[in-house]
Amino acid sequence: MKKTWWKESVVYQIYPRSFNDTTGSGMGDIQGIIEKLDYIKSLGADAIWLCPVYESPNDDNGYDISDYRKISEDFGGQKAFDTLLDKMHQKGLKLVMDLVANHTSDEHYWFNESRKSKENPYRDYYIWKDGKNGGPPTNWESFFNGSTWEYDQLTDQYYLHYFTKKQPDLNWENPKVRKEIFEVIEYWFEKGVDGFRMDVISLISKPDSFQDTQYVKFQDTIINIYANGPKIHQYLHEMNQAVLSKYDIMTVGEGPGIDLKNGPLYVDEKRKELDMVFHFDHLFIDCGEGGKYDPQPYDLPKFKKVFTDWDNALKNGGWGSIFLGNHDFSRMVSRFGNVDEYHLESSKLLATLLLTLRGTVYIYQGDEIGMTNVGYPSIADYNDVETLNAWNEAKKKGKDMEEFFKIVHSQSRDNARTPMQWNNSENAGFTNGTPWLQLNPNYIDINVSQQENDSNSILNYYREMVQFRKENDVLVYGDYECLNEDDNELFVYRRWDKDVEFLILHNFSENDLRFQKNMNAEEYEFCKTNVQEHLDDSYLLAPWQTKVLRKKTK
Ligand code: TEU
Repeated sequence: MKKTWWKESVVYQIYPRSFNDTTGSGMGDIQGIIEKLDYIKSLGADAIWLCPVYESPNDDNGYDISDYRKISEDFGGQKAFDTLLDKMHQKGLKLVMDLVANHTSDEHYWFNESRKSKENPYRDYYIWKDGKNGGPPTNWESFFNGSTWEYDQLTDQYYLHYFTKKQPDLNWENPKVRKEIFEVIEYWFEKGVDGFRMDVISLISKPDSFQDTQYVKFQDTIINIYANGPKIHQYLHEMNQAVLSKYDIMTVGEGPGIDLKNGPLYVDEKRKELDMVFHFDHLFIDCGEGGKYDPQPYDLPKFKKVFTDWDNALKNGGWGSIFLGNHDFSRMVSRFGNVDEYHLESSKLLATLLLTLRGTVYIYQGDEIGMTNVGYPSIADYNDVETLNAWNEAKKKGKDMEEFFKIVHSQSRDNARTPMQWNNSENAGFTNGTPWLQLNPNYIDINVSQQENDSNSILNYYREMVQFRKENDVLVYGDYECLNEDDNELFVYRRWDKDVEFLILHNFSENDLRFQKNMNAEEYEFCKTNVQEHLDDSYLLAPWQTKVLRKKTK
């Protein structure tokens, strides 16, 4: 397996508006990131993935870009960005930007032109269709509820938008659009940017014909109609040849509808498309028929299977992304850990999981201190467009809104977007102004400053485990095998190469449990744990205990 810097990297994801505000605007800014670079470096991170900081009307917090070459003044503008990039490179940190190329803002110049007339040279930059029987061209539903089609009176046609109506989809079929986007990518690489996370890249190739969906489950419509369109691989290969292959950069394509069947095609080195993808098999694990806002119970075997299947799928030519949350999902410890009784232990267990699997590791801001879901008292406290649209839709459908509010508490994207908790002073040291989104009141107890001073903290554990991964590249590149697929409470796996083998055991339960497998415990030496219990008995685990054991193979 070819070794590269990005395979070995630990990437720290920043959601800039919630990270650190230096102006009192209530919104994080680039200067705020600059001030925290030493902190990020202290985690052992090698790179930062920065969510969009371009000019945007912020209908979807920057995922609606109105100028791809302009850094928003709200974040400090181009000058601040140049300083950030310089300082990061001085400190040996790489910068991965977000590329949102499936759609633009409706306030982008291209769309303003496109709307004007059917003859406008930019008309075909977007997807315009005639209506059908007095309604939209198809019955498609957008990701954020409502039709994917918006009627525009000016030319009596509809335009396509998979997300909000302020996010019109680009027409990748048009070679001019592809060229424009490739030039944008090149522009940032020439500035020295080290890579791109590509937003919903799985959606850029639209179906050959626009037909009504017959699927009942939204997920089925995504997989069969919206995602992995007929030309997706052609476009990505073209992008690779036109620009990506000319730079020493990393790419990670994000997207709904990426699954075990099609995922490997995006990242197979021989095909020359992307380096990695983010799939959501583990993060959509609890989605019922109605999608994210219809959560259903799931079990540990299913969770383990996602990691095992993906490792298998990518081991012969490809590379994985290891992550347990981002700005679109609730907090990882609230979902997969136990915040009530074992916040410390389960946060550390999940950190160990992240840092001992094969793939590039992504840590979402705040997870390194165990930030949790927020649960605001009123729907009026929520900001996220997905949450609010889902709420309005539920109301329209006559759902029990008290019950639905509980779902909002567990599923809202705002859970991951509450401001970073730096210390226990007012607004957690995030801002001197009024925060754009209310803080999680638990910042009094869960914050960076408190954890800096506690050798037993989640934060210091992350540092230790990142270091440990770096000292043992078998944890990056070594083979993986799950040893207990069916067990409902333990997740046990091996990682090995020709020199060394690790056995990693996680107890996802509130009980003392022993791993029952006929293995010779004496051969393994103890390396790491999150709880100082049962150290004399390798296979016995306390509640939410994690253990890393090592065996010399030569
Ligand atoms: O998210 C893509 C995506 O698949 C989301 O619709 C996801 O399913 C949802 O957020 C889960 O709740 C990306 C960005 O990460 C997201 O922030 C943007 O809103 C979206 O694209 C549109 O650009």
